Amino acid sequence: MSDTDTKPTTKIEPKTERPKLYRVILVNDDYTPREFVVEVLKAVFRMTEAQSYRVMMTAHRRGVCVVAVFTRDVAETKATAATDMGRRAGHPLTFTTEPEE
Ligand code: TYC
Repeated sequence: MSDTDTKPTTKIEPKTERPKLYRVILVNDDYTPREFVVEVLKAVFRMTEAQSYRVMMTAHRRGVCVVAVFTRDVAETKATAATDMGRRAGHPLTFTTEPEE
């Protein structure tokens, strides 16, 4: 190859695929005390009293409320931890996860 030849250039695109995200969903029920739901949201999701109260009331009125969005592992770990807090206190409180589109 002479000095004047142009090298074929290969553009390297950096791989920056984002991990899929999952929503944690709070599901309403008729038995868990409101204040208990607020305490679980504060403890597991590090929300303020005001944020927790709003999320709890949204689930209470509409049936479900999105609590937060995380990578799959974190979403599942937090949903299980929050549901277990309810079970240990004898409540049917339930958190689920679902993938974002
Ligand atoms: N509906 C419950 C009550 O009236 C309170 C509640 C709110 C429970 C949200 C679960 O996800 C929930 N005691």
